[in-house]
Amino acid sequence: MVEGAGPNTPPSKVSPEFVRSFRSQLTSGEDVVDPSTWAGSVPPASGVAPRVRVWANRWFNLLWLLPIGFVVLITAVAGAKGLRSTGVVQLFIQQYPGTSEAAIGETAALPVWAGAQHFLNLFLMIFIIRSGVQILTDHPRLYWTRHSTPGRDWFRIQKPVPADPLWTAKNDSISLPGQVGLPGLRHSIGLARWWHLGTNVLWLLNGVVFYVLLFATGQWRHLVPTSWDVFPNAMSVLIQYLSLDWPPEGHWVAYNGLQLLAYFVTVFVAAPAALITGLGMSPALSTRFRRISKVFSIQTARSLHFLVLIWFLVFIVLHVSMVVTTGVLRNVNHMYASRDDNSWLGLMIFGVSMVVVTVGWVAATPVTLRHPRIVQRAGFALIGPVQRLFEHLDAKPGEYTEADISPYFWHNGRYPDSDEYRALLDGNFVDYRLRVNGLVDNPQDFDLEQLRALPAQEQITQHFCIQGWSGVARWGGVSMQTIMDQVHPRPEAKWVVFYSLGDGPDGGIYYDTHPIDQMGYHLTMLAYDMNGAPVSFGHGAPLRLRNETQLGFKQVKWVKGVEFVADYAEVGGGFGGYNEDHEFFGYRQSL
Ligand SMILES: Nc1nc2c(c(=O)[nH]1)N[C@H]1C(S)=C(S)[C@@H](COP(=O)(O)O)O[C@H]1N2
Ligand SMILES: [Mo]
Repeated sequence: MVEGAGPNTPPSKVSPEFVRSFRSQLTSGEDVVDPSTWAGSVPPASGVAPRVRVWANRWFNLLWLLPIGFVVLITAVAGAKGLRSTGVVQLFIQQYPGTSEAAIGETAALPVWAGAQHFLNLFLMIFIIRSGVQILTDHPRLYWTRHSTPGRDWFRIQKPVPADPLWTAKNDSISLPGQVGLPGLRHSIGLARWWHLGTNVLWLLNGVVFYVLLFATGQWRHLVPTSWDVFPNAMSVLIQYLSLDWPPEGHWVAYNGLQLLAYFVTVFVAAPAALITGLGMSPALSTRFRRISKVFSIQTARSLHFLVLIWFLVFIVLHVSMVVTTGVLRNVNHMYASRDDNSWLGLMIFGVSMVVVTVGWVAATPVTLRHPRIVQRAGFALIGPVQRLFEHLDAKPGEYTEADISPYFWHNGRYPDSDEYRALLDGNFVDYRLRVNGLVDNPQDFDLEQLRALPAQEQITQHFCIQGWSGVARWGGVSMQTIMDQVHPRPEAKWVVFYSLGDGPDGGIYYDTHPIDQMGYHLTMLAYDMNGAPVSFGHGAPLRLRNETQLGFKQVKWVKGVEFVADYAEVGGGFGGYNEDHEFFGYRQSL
């Protein structure tokens, strides 16, 4: 044991300036993205064709669905033609021609607001989908349980996880072409999330206005089936389509049964499901409402969120094909020109709107790489208020048990490689000191024995990495409240900075800041134990932060100093943390 240190020695007093000196070890990030040095110069990495696990460890390549789907379609067409030659089916189609009796007599032309909202919806969805796929590629695997155990994924677009015990989630991420993903670069989730969450806010607002107008004007009758005959009618339409013998254009005055069901599900089931499954991935909400999230875990939410995307993609493809093949002029007139005829006006308006869409599509990635700080600020302006709201959810320990602990807990980030750290590790951390100061009345240094002598806190909680993986672990350590009771933060202290012994991927030490209110939360602690053993090298030895209302990147590992400050803007690049400075993340990440 080191001289002077020990459970009975009072923590030593240090100069309040000491931790401040760590600031000189920080680097500020760039304001433009250079793809060649991005995220610590990770080279582009391609994934594999989508695969679904069919048995314990058999994987089915989804590209096979192309030939299989083709064969199924041919068979279905033959089957439908066969059916239509039977008397029973002919009678059935006569009785249920496709459109409900109740809908006859409605005008097909839609009001101007519906056209405008349809355009906005389409425009926003381009960014939502591209950034959503980008987010998926940051952890290119899906699971049904809250654990993210390699080999237990049900879907992947990446090779199996290599055996390397220190393989990180960042190593596992893949790139996308810049015009497919938004912004395409490997591990660009910070920017992708601003696009995704920011445009989502606008998309949801558009949706709320749409719902209100729909019910205020009676237009809902276009989208909500009002009679059970929608089902036989949908069946009838399906047989008619598949038999390639469609009624003449304009025969179905109102939406046919199949169309009605598809629109209804898209507007009233898929859209709300996108929101609910999205919120199901929030660390703050899941930790606060553990009873719900025990069943509806982050991974279930993420998998369902992905299936909602698949629904939207299939819907878009079929919807556009049908619009084009069933009298395109008249169809686009209904939607965009509020008229029910075969003039060219609707198509012209649609054409102009497609120019806007194309410009938006092509510009999104280059603009994002050129002006990432604008994307970061605009995104935060849109979603920040919601993130702030969720930050007030202070959960108590308790809901998870030993049985919930994950068999595999991913590693992430850049491992410390300095001589300073190596020496501490080799010496079993006897020389380690946690330095706590800044705007406090009683700045202190603690060695590990002193920390272990303080009242201990234990909690079994779930970790949510921004990339999408999760894991449950039992953490043992000291609550930040206990530390604050020792050092007495001053009233001016509003933010708390955690400095790491390790560097971030672009050089300069890793750090992150947290609002001081969250330091007093039940589940905020500095952990020296994980699952009953001292925190390992990879997971942050000897000490790492836990703040369970926030995402994983805020949980600084290998903590060497804690500084209480008035404003995080004075630290590092001024955005509130290493990833915030270098990778354009947000400093509030309860979502
Ligand atoms: N010092 C430091 N702390 C860090 C990181 C890092 O790169 N450096 N990565 C963060 C990220 S992105 C995550 S998800 C968690 C991962 O913790 P784990 O490796 O124990 O799972 O640590 C966080 N803390
Ligand atoms: Mo992370």
